[in-house]
Parts: sequence; structure tokens; C-alpha cells
Amino acid sequence: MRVALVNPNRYLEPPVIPLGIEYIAHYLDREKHEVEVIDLAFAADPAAALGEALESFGPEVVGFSLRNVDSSLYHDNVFFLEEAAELISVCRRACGARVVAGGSAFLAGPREVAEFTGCDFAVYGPGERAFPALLRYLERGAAPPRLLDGWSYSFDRAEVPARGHWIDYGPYMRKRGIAGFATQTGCRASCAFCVEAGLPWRSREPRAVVEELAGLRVKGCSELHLCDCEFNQDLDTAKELLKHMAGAELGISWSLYMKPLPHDEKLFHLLAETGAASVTLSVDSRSLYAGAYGLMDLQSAVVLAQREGIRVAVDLLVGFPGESREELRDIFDFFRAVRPETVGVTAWLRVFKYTELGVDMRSRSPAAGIIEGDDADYVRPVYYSWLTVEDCRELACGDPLFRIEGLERRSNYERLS
Ligand code: B12
Ligand code: SF4
Repeated sequence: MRVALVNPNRYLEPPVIPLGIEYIAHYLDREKHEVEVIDLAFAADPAAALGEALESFGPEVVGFSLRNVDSSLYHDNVFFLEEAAELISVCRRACGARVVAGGSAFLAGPREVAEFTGCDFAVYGPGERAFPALLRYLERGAAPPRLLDGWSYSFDRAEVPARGHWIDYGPYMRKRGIAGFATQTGCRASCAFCVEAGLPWRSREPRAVVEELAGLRVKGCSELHLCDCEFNQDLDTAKELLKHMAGAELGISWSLYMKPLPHDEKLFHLLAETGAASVTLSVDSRSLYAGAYGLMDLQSAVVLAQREGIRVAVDLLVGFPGESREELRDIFDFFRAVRPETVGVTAWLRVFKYTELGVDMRSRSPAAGIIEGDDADYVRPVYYSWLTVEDCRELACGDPLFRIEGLERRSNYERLS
């Protein structure tokens, strides 16, 4: 079939090369579909660019990759799905193709996001196998279900997707964008606020990851970002991959997200050996007080990383219902003493419908704090907070270690490079 894949992500802080589209395009191509990618990231007039590209290609199916629902930042929030819905209607006007959408935006609620954007079909979860399966339904003239669960399809651990073939990296790299690579999908943890909590965890074969990285290196990409939600979901798996990467002497510098646990000395040693330049530790006060990890685990992660020359950013989420100011003061004081390179504080929680926090908020209003936004589906931004910017500044005691997320918009790899 003739399939157009559209990247409508025009948020450029920083620009993100659409890895999901690259992976999907590879799998469609493998099944002999005729694929064209329409990348609107830098288009001056996205609706006109989309209309023209669709008219000239004449696709039977158009796949929209919807990455972000909103910027997840309370201050100057940007909501993206309105523009996505408009572009989907442009597509309807330009051609009679069926519109399939997928991407991480669907983590906010598959039915809710499909209804908001008006796509014909949606794949939630990995699309490598699910999208070709949906196309087979359409080819047979059968009616596919409107929502397809990508997690229910098999996972190709050994596949090496072609990189740098479908997307022109040039404009991204000129604006500080860097290529990403994924080694796993899903998450084994259960953080109360997170749309990824409990998603089935699967890891790729180290050899396949290394081959993909070597290919990227040949194409001139030496600075990379990991696209796993957290690298250290399983310590043995992480170390095994790192040994393969170290053995391949890839000559890359990369940034990654990690949870505070599990970790050990060897993990950080191997990370340094493979060129890991910076690590973002994802920390939230609810997981901390629930015992998922302790302050000593955090200290050990920061110290071990820094000892290996790896710079550490902490993404710190605080301000859950029921927390006390004294508890938060302890956390801020702790980071002031331990001193990672930077701590980004978020005290305004983006509430999503199917997270533990979302379910909690719907069943009983929190005793203290403000809920902003009234979308019952939580697709349009809904934020909860009980702390003000001034409260956060007071907790930070004027220490420049702390930044309030949203007041400054830069990603950690940019801050630390
Ligand atoms: C790595 C990462 C980053 C890196 C990217 C580095 C890089 N150069 O690639 C950095 C740090 C730059 C970053 C920035 C941001 N990020 Co980010 N990021 C991620 C992360 C961990 C991985 C994204 C990724 O590439 N995954 C791997 C690819 C292969 O998966 P995928 O894109 O989802 O595609 C698969 C499926 O979704 C599906 N699919 C995708 N497209 C399509 C299309 C069709 C038609 C079909 C059928 C299927 C399909 O199939 C694909 C293959 O399986 C995700 C969390 C996650 N696990 O997804 C958060 C995530 C996407 N980020 C998020 C956010 C909020 C942001 C920021 C807005 C943060 C900020 N305020 O600055 C910015 C936005 C930047 C931008 N321009 O878009 C949120 C979005 C949630 C929301 N509220 O909407 C996520 C989900 C994290 C979270 N749990 O909240 N991010
Ligand atoms: S915050 Fe990180 S560890 Fe927690 S559920 Fe989300 S992705 Fe998993």
C-alpha cells in the first residue's frame, strides 16, 4: 500500500528526530509497502506543506505519529493535540486516505486521544508489528478495530532498523537536536504520576543495538540520546548491553535517563567506558517516601556517576497530595549537600486519567492544593499543585543548583553538554 508517515511535532525545545517514524518506516518498507515520510518539524506553513505533499504522493493510508500531548510543563504550557487534530482534517480534505495515528501521546488514554484527534484508527504501544497488521486488515477490505494494542504483537529483539534513511537529520542537528536509539520498551516501575508505569518490558539483543549504533556513527552521529524511559530497568540486561557497546569501541557520547535503583559500581564504570556523558536521574518524592529507593541510594548513584566523570542531572518531582513542607525541605537539603550538577524541580503535577494520581484525583479531591483544567478525559492539560514558585525558591534557599522547570526550557543533555 502507499503509506505516508507524518511527523507533526513542531516543538523545537529541543527538536527531536522522530525515532518512532524511523522504526515504523523500516518495518513497513520490509513488508514492501511504498513509504513516504512527511516531516513538518520545520515547515513554515505545516497545513500547506502537508496538503501539497499528500496531493503529490497520493497515499492510501496516512500514519500520524503523535508524540507529546502537551509540554508537561505548567508554566507557559503548550498543548499539541489541537494542531494535530487540525492537520488530520487537512489530510481528510486533501485525500481520501484512511488516517491511522500512533505514538506516545496515546499513553494518555487511547480512546480519549483517538476521539480528540479524530483519526480513523489508532495504535497504542509499539507500532512495528501492529501497523503492518492493521494495513493487512485494510488490504483485505476487512474492518480493523478502531484501537489496536501494539503490546499484544511480537517484539523483534534482533531487528536492526535502517537509520538516517527516512528523515533528514541536518536541520535537527543544526538546532542542537541529536539522534536517539532505543534498547528497550516499557517500564517495570509504578510511579503514581507516570503514563508509562507498568507497560510491558522488553529488551533488544545487544548485537542489534550495537549494529544500529555503528550505523549511526558512520552517518556522522557521534552525540546520541537514549530513548528508553529508564536505562537500568534490569541491572544484568543493562550491563550486558554496555559490555557489547564497550567492546565495539563506538566512539560515541550519549545521554540517558535512569532510575535511582538498581545500580552498582560496575554499571557506572561501564557507562563511562561506553561514552555516557550525562545521566538524568528520575526522582519523585512519592516513590521516595513509599520506599522504592532511599536518599542513600540517590547519594550512591550521584557519587558513583561523578567518580566516573559522568555528569548528573536530577529531574525532581514534588508536591503530591498529602506531602508536608518539612519532608520536602529534607529532600532539598539532601541535594544541596550531595550536589549533582543540576536539579530541575517540578512541583506542578500533570495529571493523566489512567495513572494512580489521576484515579486518586477523580475518586476524592485532595484536601489541599489547586487543580487547574477541567477536561474530564485529562487530554487537555490538568495540573495539580499545592506549592507556589515562591515556595520552591524558598526551599531552594537561593542555591543555583535548583532550577524550576518551565521557567527555563532546556533539556538536560543541552544543559550538561
Ligand atoms: C528520550 C525522550 C526524550 C528525549 C529525546 C531525545 C532524542 N533525541 O530522541 C528528550 C530529552 C529531548 C525529550 C524531550 C521532551 N520530552 Co520526552 N521522552 C523521551 C522518551 C523517554 C523516549 C521517546 C522515544 O523516542 N521512544 C522510542 C520510540 C521508538 O518510541 P515512540 O516514539 O513512542 O514510537 C513507537 C510507538 O509510539 C509507535 N508509534 C510512533 N509513531 C507512530 C505512528 C503510527 C502511525 C503508528 C501506528 C505507531 C506509532 O511505534 C513506535 C515504535 O514502537 C519518552 C518516553 C517513552 N518511553 O516514550 C519521553 C516522552 C515522549 N517525553 C515527554 C515529554 C513531555 C517531553 C518534553 C515535552 C519535555 C519538555 N517539557 O521539554 C520534550 C519534548 C521535545 C520535543 N521536541 O518533542 C513525554 C510526553 C508525555 C506528554 N505529556 O505528552 C514522554 C512520554 C515521557 C513521559 N512519561 O511523560 N524526550
Ligand atoms: S517515572 Fe520512570 S520509572 Fe517511573 S513509571 Fe515512569 S518511566 Fe517508569
